[in-house]
Parts: sequence; C-alpha cells; structure tokens
Amino acid sequence: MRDKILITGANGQIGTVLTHRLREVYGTENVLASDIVEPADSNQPFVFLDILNSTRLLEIINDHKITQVYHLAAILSANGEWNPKKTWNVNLNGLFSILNLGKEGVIKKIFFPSTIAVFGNTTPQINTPQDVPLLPTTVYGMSKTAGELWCNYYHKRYNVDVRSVRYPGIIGHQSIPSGGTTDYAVEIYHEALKHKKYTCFLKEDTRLPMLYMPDAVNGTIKIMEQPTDKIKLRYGYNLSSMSFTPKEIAESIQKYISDFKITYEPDFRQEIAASWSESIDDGQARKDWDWSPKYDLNKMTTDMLENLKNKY
Ligand code: NAD
Ligand code: AKB
Repeated sequence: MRDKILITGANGQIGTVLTHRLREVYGTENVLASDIVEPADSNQPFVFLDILNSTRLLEIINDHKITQVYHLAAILSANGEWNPKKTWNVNLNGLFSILNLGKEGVIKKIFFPSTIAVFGNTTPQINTPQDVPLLPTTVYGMSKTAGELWCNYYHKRYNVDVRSVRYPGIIGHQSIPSGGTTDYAVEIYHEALKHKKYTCFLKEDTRLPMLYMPDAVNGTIKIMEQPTDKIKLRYGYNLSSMSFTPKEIAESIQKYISDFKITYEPDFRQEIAASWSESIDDGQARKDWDWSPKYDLNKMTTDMLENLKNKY
C-alpha cells in the first residue's frame, strides 16, 4: 500500500514548498495539506485543521488513511514572544497528539522540525556540536527543546518512528516567512529588487547558520526515506550548509545590484539571534544518512535573484 501523507502547517514558509515537492514525489492524491489558513491554490487537496483539535485530527487521519505526518504547524521565535502560553500550547500539545497516534499505531512515521532556537547562551556558538547544553532563551526554543525530548522518549519507550532535524534559518523564493528571527535573510532579496535598499532588524555582524530551501526540502524527504536503522538519533539532527552576517548577504547581493544599500535598526530580535549558534557541526547527519547540502551563500543569491526578478 502506498504511503499517504498529512502535512500540518502546510501553508507556511516551508510547508508551501515541501507540500509541492512531496506531491511531485508521491503523487498529489497521496499528499494532504492542512492548516488554519487557506492555501493559495484551492484546487489542491486541503483540509482545515487546527492542530489543537485532536478529535478532528483523528477523523482526518482515519478518513484519508494517513500513514505519515510531517508536523510543521508551530509559532516561531519572534511571534512566540508576544504570546508565550499560546506558543507553548500549539508547539507542544500539537506534537503530543501526533506522537500519541504514533504510539497507538494509527500512523507509521512522523517528521518533527526542530530548530537552532534550541541553542542558548550556554551552547558553544561556533561549530556547535550535536550534543550540547540546551538552555534556550525563547518560549519557541523551549517548546522545540521539549519537543525533541518527547520525540526521543516516544521512540525509546513506545518505538514510535519519529525523525527530526534542527533547521537553521530557511531561505527560499517561493514563500514568505513570518514571525521568525531569520526572516531578514528572505526579506532582504525582495527589498533589494523592489527598492534597492533594506533596513535590517539585526546588527551587521550577527552571524547565523542558514540553509537554502531546496537543500532543506531534499534533506527533509531524505531523512524520512531512510531505513529505520540508519536513524541513530530520535531528537533533532544538526543541519548546516552556510553561515553569514547581514553585511555578508548584502555584499553578495551587491555583486548583482551594485547600488543596493543596507542600514541597521536592531530590535528585540537581536537578542534572540545573539543567543543562537553562529555555525553548526552537522557531521552526525552527514555520517548517519548522508546529508549533503548543495548551496552556499553566492549560489543561493544567484538563484534567489534569478527567481525573484520577474516578480518585481
Ligand atoms: P510558518 O510560520 O511559515 O508556518 C507555520 C504554519 O503553521 C502556518 O501556516 C500557520 O498557519 C500554521 N499554524 C499555526 N498554528 C496552527 C495551529 N494551531 N494548527 C494548525 N496550523 C497552525 O513556519 P515555517 O517557517 O514554515 O516553519 C515550519 C516548521 O519548521 C515549524 O515547526 C518551525 O518551527 C520549523 N522551523 C522553521 C525554520 C525556518 O527558518 N522557516 C527554521 C527552523 C525550524
Ligand atoms: C525563527 O527565526 O524563528 C526560525 C527558526 C530558526 O527556527 N526561522
């Protein structure tokens, strides 16, 4: 029997692109998108699902004979600080419902996206190893750290097949991020093409790890397709491909748009960014399941500008 996939939070920045790719791989009829906001394309299979409604979740899973869930629904780092209680509730209780369906054998495989927001001020910031002290500073980071631990627990205790990666900031041209601290690295390309200037909410020398969308999507599908014995960690695998500062991404854009200007007006997101890693050691993902990203900063800038230029 073919796997049938449910994606939660499918209309967000990553879900929009991941859903499209999963449909190319598994067939449109085998990939059901869900969210609390409507999709841009109403002709594709979509159900409205608030992840906190566990009764509706079970109905959907049974009605559509779902075997795998990519559980993307969440509230991200910056937005999370405006409503900590809601963020904890959505990010953790949504995951519990999914993990419990794994425990009961209703679904066979789960993807849980974790994040570099699990790291905090006690984490070594350069080339951050896989296993480090985690003392996140945001409620988003707290919820994802707890989520990783629950994934690990459900695997060890109930043999739930859950797989997880710690995404760095994700950059793509197909969708718009919102509510995150790394959002600037997408906004900057749009503003460069529209207005030839951008005011960044982080300081010029704030170095963060980032990943281009095609690498993120390929890596996500790759970890889910591995034989189970290759997945040695059931909490988030570190992933990495590039690290840069706002100044460096601006310079990469200036190679194409020479009169592009960047200015800096750091806000509360500066403190969040400063608590995260600058660069990541993803050796374990490379070793266990052959993770190998293709894009660096310059290759990404070329591709972003090429894809966005017709839009403006
Ligand atoms: P996003 O905010 O763009 O999308 C999240 C989606 O979840 C939204 O469409 C939103 O409507 C939906 N959602 C929110 N509350 C919901 C609820 N109660 N029920 C159902 N859906 C709900 O986020 P994204 O950037 O696409 O991230 C997807 C996942 O990847 C998240 O779990 C996030 O933590 C993780 N992640 C993202 C990044 C990144 O840079 N984009 C980095 C690290 C981890
Ligand atoms: C955010 O900035 O909150 C996300 C993330 C790194 O998890 N992009």
